Amino acid sequence: MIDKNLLDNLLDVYPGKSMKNRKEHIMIKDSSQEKQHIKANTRTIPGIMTNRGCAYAGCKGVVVGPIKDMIHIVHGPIGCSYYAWGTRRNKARADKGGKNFINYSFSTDMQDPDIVFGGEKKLKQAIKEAVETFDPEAISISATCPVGLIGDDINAVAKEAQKEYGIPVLAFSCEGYKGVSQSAGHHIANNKFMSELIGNREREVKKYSVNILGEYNIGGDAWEIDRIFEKIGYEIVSTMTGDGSFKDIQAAHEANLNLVMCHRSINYIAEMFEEKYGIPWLKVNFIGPKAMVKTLRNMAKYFDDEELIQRTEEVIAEELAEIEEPLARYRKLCEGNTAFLFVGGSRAHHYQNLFKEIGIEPVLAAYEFAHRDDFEGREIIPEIEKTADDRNIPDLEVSKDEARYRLRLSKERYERLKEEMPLAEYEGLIADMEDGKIIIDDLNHYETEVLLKALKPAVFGSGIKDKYVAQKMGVFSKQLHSYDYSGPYAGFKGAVNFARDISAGINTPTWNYITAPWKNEPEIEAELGGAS
Ligand code: CFM
Repeated sequence: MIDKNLLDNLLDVYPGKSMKNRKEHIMIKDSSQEKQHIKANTRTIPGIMTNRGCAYAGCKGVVVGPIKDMIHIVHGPIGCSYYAWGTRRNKARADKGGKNFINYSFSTDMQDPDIVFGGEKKLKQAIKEAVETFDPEAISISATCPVGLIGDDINAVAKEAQKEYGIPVLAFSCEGYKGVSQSAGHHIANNKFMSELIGNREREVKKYSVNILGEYNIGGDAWEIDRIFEKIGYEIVSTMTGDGSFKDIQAAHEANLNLVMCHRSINYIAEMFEEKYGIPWLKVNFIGPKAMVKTLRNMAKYFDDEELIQRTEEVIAEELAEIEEPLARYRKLCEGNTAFLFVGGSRAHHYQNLFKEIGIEPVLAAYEFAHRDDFEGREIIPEIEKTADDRNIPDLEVSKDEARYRLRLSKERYERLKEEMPLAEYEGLIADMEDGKIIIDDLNHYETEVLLKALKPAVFGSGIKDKYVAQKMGVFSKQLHSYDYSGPYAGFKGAVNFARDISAGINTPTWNYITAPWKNEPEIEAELGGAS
């Protein structure tokens, strides 16, 4: 049980206004209250060490960047490109006869004269070189802060280049300052995908065809999901965007169901798909065997075919049988421990079940940049007031595409299924947390340290910015963003990898040596003074 004074003491050090502010972003789950609310997606207090990223990180780094056969040009100073180069483990392999530029970093390397006289010329030159050297399927341009400040017209450059080279060139005005976190960049990327990318290519698809939205193939997660889906007999029309290909995404409007993994980064597209093309979306979770089984059963029920339902059950039985023994073995090594989860905008929720399945209790879940609906569920969306920051990103209005809209389910069946599964629905993190557990928005470095000391979890599910502080405090940190160098963690086989890594991390004797030996027992003894 959480000590009631803990949060008071935590907040006590803040000056009055900041204390009031932070208080609204921290809560303890209490199911005796009818509805609990939290503040989220607002500006971080200046001076506080936040873990958030910028809009450019969310657009180029998260949503657009993983498309492997495109060249992603960063228009800006080299630092923005360098720090985004290979730091997110969204893996990719070239499709047969296709291309893969994931390991490259392309930048216009803006210098002082470009800031003074404009950088459009340099951008044009970069596109020319990229086309001539690599012959990509398409090009993206991502704007960084100075580009917006000096007013380079990246859209005009993109249009001109598109005409000249005959390939799509998409310009993203995702300057870092466009929002309060990387979340703004997700939205910017989603809008452009819908207005300029999706729906541009026709293709025949099978009946059981899906798009996987908000799955970025971190550590190979999407490949484990592909393996299971293919075994059952699904066709994956496109994945957005892990190991994703430009051409596949162009034909995404043909699929018969959208699966939404990361609600935060891609819910905008999911809704627009439904409106424009009539594709329903289902909230799924591929993390942890229990969640995976539920997801597969919901998918089979959606398509309503006896053979598919049967095949799904066969695959589930086969996969569970294979992981039962190793999972039980690792569970024994993990049981009775606690976890502290701090990830971006969805994983602190998605990983809850998997931790529980190996006997570890999450005592705290925190997000960097989630919105209220990721905490409280989508029903809160109509109540969320728009701030000036939200208005930086125009809401894209889509309407029915008369030529391509197809009703996938009758209205009656849709309503019936909605009662049985999360169709166009997301309940949020709070619903799945147990009473007495802590939930925090925009957790900062100071709060992380205090809470780690107080809660003493066996494992801290972290990111790179916070990992080593915790480890120096003697707390095993597992990066839930990049999985350190491991993975996949999704699906059935991924759960075993995860259990193996967590049990090894918790049980290593390293943590006993966290205090340097010479701090306990001095190796050299000497005396001060002039004794002869
Ligand atoms: Fe979605 Fe992500 Fe996440 Fe995210 Fe991210 Fe990520 Fe993340 Mo790091 S898209 S919100 S912006 S699940 S990079 S793959 S791990 S913070 S919790």
